[in-house]
Amino acid sequence: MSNAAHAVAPVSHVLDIHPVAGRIGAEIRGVQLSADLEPAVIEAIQAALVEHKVIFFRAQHHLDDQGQEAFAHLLGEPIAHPTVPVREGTRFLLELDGERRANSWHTDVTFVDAYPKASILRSVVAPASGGDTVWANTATAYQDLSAELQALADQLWAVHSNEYDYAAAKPNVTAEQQENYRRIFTSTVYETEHPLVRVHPVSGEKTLLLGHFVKRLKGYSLFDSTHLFNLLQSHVTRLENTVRWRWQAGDVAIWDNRATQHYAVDDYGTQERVVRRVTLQGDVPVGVTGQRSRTVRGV
Ligand SMILES: O=C(O)CCC(=O)C(=O)O
Ligand SMILES: [Fe+2]
Repeated sequence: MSNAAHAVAPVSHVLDIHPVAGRIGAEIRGVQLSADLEPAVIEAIQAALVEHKVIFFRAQHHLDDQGQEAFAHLLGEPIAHPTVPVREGTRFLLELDGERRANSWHTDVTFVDAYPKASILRSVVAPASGGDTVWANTATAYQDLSAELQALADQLWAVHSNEYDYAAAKPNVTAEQQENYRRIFTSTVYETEHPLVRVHPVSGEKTLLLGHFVKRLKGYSLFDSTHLFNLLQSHVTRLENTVRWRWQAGDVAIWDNRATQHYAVDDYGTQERVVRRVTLQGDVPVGVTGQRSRTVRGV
């Protein structure tokens, strides 16, 4: 086959893709992630990401912080977290260790309007047992809803904020550490109004846009907001819509942050666990009627 013919080969011919769960997640084998990957491979990775929503690459031991950042540039425009300082010596990397456990369902950074389109997470130290991460497919969650609930969700808007519920007890973290982190995380308070149903800009799929940054549903009392939120959010986290990844050091997971939520399972006690993340700039969500999200505080 000539090079030209190879460049237009279908995705399945470029990558060795092995779906993990029935509705979300695929492992891609035989790829060494780096800044030197061919455009055809990058295109195939982008397509696999939209199709499978989270993709996994084992044994990327050659990647260091700079290598992870350099690879990220091929998939989009890396951006730093709006409030949490980057890891020393890097431009974009966010490190999460035992002190910061993301054991709450969320989509990354939805308190701003153009929140990340994707996140690239690398395992640096993995516990011998536990510390898995779970992702949920927010497009199949929408498809599962009855026609009546879809019609209701289509019309709803939610206010997302980084000033969310930090009060949950964290046995592994002192009250002082928790307060320090809260102070950094909310050093600027953001509030953004998003449609509850986001039309995916690439696939056109309708997705439920919820997660723990939701403060309330617009136009509803806190009481009704809570019930409606729980009703719809519980469809996102149904086990049928999820995939669970057992980490090994050197693994890389990339998720489509426009069509997923995730949850880092806090069951590894005092074992060491370190992951580092690069996020890629997203675009402003559009709802089913064409209305766009808007940041109302923090800009
Ligand atoms: O620790 C993890 O596995 C995921 C943490 C998280 O929420 C993130 O990296 O966005
Ligand atoms: Fe996250």
